[in-house]
Amino acid sequence: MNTVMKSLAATAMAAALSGCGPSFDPEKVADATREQVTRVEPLSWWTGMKTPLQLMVQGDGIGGKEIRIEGGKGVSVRAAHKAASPDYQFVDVEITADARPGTYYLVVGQGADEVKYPYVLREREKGSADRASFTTADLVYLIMPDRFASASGGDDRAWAGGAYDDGSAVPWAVPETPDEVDREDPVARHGGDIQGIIDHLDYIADLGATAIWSTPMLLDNQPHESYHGYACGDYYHIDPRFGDNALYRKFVDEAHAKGLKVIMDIVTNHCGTAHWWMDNPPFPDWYHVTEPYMQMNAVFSVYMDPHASVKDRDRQQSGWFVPSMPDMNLDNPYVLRYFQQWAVWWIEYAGLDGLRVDTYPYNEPEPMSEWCQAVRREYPKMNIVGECWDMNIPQVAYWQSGHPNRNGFDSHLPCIMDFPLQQAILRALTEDEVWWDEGMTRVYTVLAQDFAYHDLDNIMIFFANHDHDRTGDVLRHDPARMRLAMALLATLRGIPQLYYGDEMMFCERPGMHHDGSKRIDFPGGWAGDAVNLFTGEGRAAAGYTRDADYTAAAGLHDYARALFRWRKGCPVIHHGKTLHFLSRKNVKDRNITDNTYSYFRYDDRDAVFVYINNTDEVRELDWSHYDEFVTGPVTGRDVISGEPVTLQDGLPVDPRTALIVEFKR
Ligand SMILES: [Ca+2]
Ligand SMILES: [Ca+2]
Repeated sequence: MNTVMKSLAATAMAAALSGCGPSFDPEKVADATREQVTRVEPLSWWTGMKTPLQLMVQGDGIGGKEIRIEGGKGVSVRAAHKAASPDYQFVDVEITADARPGTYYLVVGQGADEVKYPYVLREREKGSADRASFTTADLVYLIMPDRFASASGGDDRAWAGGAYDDGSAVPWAVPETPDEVDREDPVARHGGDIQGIIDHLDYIADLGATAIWSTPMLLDNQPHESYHGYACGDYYHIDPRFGDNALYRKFVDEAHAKGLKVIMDIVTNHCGTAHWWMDNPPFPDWYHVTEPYMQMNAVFSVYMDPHASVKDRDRQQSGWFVPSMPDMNLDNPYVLRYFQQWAVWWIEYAGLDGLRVDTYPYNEPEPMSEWCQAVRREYPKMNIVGECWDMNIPQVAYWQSGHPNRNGFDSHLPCIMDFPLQQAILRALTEDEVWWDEGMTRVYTVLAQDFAYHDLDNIMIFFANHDHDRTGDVLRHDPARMRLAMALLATLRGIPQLYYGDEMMFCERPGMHHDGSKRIDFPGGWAGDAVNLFTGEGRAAAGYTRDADYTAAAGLHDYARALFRWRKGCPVIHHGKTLHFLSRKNVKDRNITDNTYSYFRYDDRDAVFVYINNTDEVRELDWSHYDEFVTGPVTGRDVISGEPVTLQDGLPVDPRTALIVEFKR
């Protein structure tokens, strides 16, 4: 372990422990102790938890030493396990009901070699286990922190943190991390940080969002393309270029104060080749060692396919995602335990409201099911959404907990992402000449297969995330088509998720073509940016802009804002049923496909009527077509304009426009 990593551990320990409960000053840990105990994870724990605590203790030759715990009644070593490497020990800690919060000591070794490593148990916050999570009432706003806003002006070496709570400077304020800032390079770091997010929480809340999903912020120490954070280098420390653990916790607190939940992005399938444990893992099968290199096959059917070969399944769950991301072996019980209590630690430490699990079907399914159960044993209401990126609806449905799978498998994953709907929306909105099953009928067809899902309230819907082409580019830089996408997102069943900047039709940065150039810097997030699209004045001045650096349609923002703010206060959209109608039109003696789509969201008292006109002509409403649901003209309220509108035969709906009207039944 190099000196930077050592001080990193000590600093984060300080960050983790300062601010509430017993305090711990890492400077007071004797050098002799740090020589022998280089790492203890989890960094701290709490009284009153259900999750059994198993400490990973690391140090040169520590596997051969005796470890006990001093400091008070009720906290002791129940069992200690040697690893394959002599430099680890896994210590099961008994914490009885009468154990008090406070500082305890891991006493390592004996006689003259004995050292004491402080370990803090905090008192658990009241109601912690019972915390609510994200639901259909939320709008989840997805951001990439490196590309959202930079409080340090893009200088990773002058980030806003760098001090303990008592004001003393941290020793590693200049991180020894190799990937540096170059905003002209689409895959370099661009310098966004946690303070930048905190500074713009008002913008996110004002848009009508009620939750933030940020791509990972843990240390990603890869030499190249580390900005996305998906190649973790240390599961217990926020990347110093984003801030530190204490600042992350502050971000969650400030988000809560503004009515925003926080969903953490969890990556159990893989770490990065620059992870600290790669040189000396506790066990040889800590991650999947595949010689020669074995790439995963990205075929998820291997888990439910009655004809699947063991070879194909093994390649899917054990192959590496990419050569820079070693594939974790969740079949090793110590790895599984590590990730279970790690997730619990972050929820409890930072006050999280939900989890999103990356590359879900690349994990071994059975251990991952145990992982979900472990998290929800501690937090029964905790929602977890898994990235099961598949266009086959029966396969997506397979991954949702409660689905009656023939092989008896239950993922215990509550929420899945609706990739089939995502694809259908974008294809529908780009098709102008449509055949029977094309255009808006694609969306109808996806919804028609809702019979396959166990729980329609736990489906995350979206039209883009950070892995997709920018929707503005897909929809031909047409704000009208973007508005239709927004209208669908705000009114279809499920939990909507919006990708940052889509509310202004951000597009791929011109002249570049790479994942990184789609993840553009939010204009105004960096000091010195020519425009600031976070502010109303900045947006008004920008109007519709195709600049060298970005494309934005400011007017779209106000539409999205009106829509999502209305949705927030409209319970029937959160819990209502759906009744939808095919897009067909009689022309002379033929019944042909029309590129429209209409549906009601309703309960016993309230209804919302949605009519998507995805054509370039005015459409007149055939209100009597819906007489199985409602007869005669109905006066309701247009949710965008706020004006009264009477739904009746002949009501014109403009080209490429969504009519959304709420009314009482
Ligand atoms: Ca895997
Ligand atoms: Ca395995």
